Amino acid sequence: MRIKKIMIFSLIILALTLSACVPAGTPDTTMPMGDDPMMTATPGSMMADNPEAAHMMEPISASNVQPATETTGGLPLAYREEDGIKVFELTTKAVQWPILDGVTVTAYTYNGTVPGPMIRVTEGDQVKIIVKNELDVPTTVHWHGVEIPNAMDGVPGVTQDPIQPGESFTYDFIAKPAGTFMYHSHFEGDVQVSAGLYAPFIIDPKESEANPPVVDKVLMLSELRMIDGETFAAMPMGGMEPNYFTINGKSFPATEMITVKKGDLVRLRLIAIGQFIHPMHLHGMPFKIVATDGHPVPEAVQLTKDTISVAPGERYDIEFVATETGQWMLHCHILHHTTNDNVEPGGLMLMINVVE
Ligand SMILES: [Cu+2]
Repeated sequence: MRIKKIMIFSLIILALTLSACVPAGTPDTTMPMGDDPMMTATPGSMMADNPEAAHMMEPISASNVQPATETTGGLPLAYREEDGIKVFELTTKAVQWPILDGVTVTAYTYNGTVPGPMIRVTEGDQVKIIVKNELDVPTTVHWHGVEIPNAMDGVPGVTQDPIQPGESFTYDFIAKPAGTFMYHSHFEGDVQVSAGLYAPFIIDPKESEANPPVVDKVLMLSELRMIDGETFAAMPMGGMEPNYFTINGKSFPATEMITVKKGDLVRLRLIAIGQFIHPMHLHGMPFKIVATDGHPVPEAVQLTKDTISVAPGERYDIEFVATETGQWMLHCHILHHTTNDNVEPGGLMLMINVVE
């Protein structure tokens, strides 16, 4: 037994020694946390020592921040039809976005809301999306999960030049496949996505569904850091833990209450767009996972669960029948994520209100 322990200990020492011997020029992904300047530096010294990190540590700001004129994000975006093409218009702009009574963040938005407006089309539709950049900084749009031509992928320096302030870019592609997708900034995404440049992109199937839900809601999960009235992009690194958590741009109790009738089939499309994982738990009514990352799960292998971890970039469509009346809570089970600046209750929580 003792020999076995010594052998395991020796193996650990050997592994640690080998991991320290990374050749010059190789990105070091094995550095122990204690030696990582990103993990040990104070935010101030990090900015001084590491200009690359500086943009992450600066508050979200813009010279032309406007008060929000809308209060709800993620609503369907109207389009016009030109020669059978659905044409949508998006404008990026900075607004003061209320996430909660008395708490307003500086947000980068599509069309002035967080999330931006929902683009909802049918599989096979040709779409054109004209993006005008009214931010002070360049941006691009990535169509997360949608199967598009490479030139439309929105990766700056790879598939397109960044859209400079004051400029426009038109994305043009066939919407496919059917499912739950999203669009978001791909320029300094660590800042711009946290700041609010994200929105749902839903592609409905061509053939109508055999058993469509009565209620169909998209819930986008994200986080922010707010200190002394300034907004920061939340990041899982020293000093940048989020203290506000949002569903569709709002923190509980400002999150939407979803009212359904007893017996309704309810579909919730969970989308994690922040930088943290969120195990979302529904009280009272177990659900089935009917699609993952937009793709349907065959009925025979659909899991029944009451908690589903949604990692950054993932989507899960869950469905349940509202069997019991009352207010049923849906919330993240990392319980720090159900606080507003460390005060419970708040954050990633909403109520499913089942009525007769
Ligand atoms: Cu969470």
